[in-house]
Amino acid sequence: MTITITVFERAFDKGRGLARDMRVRWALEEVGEPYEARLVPWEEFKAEAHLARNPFGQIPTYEEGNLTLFESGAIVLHIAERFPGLLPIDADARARAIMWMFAALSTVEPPIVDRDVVGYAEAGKIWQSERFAMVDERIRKRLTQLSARMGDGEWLDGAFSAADIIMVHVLRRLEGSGLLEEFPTLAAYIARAEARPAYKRAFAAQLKVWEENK
Ligand code: GTB
Repeated sequence: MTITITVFERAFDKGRGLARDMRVRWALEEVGEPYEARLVPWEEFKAEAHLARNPFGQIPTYEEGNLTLFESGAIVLHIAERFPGLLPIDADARARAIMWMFAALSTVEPPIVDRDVVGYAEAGKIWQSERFAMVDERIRKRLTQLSARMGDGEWLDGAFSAADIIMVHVLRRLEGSGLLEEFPTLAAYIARAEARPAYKRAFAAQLKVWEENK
């Protein structure tokens, strides 16, 4: 059954693989499932056809037969449940992997997204540098805690899983901020993930879209 995902026709990040379709592409590459990418031009995000896929008018979405999903976390979880390779078989280990997916999305990602919001929505405001300092402290706290828990571990909890896809992608959004460099454990974790052939294929695929449509 053909899998179709939606992606930016022209991504804000200029092919750096930071938009959330990258998580879905990476998960599909890890499980070896082919997919098609439907490019959505900016002016069609809030058009009826796309709102039918996602009521919030965002990418990525995922279509597989009669199933349509939105929310990158839910999509990656679905892929991990539908195809083998991204979730442990053992029930407890599986529950922990899903826990880490939620942790990435609801505990680590929010302050990282806030940082971007401070960057564009509060640009030029007299309080912007103070807000950056505050949000950076919140991020540092999370990175310190995550780094301490990972210790010398290769992945979040034993074998590589869907949780690592989400967590690494969330952390990558800090590239260029200087914050990741303060946490060598996390920088090494990201580098390990980026060395995976599936990651490289996913990254190349989204970059190709940017190169062809910029
Ligand atoms: N919670 C949703 C999910 O996880 O799927 C959030 C989806 C979302 O925010 N999608 C963005 C979108 O469609 C694209 S990824 N925005 C249009 C809209 O809201 O109208 C956002 C993104 C873009 C660029 C970077 N970057 O450059 O770092 C990071 C994330």
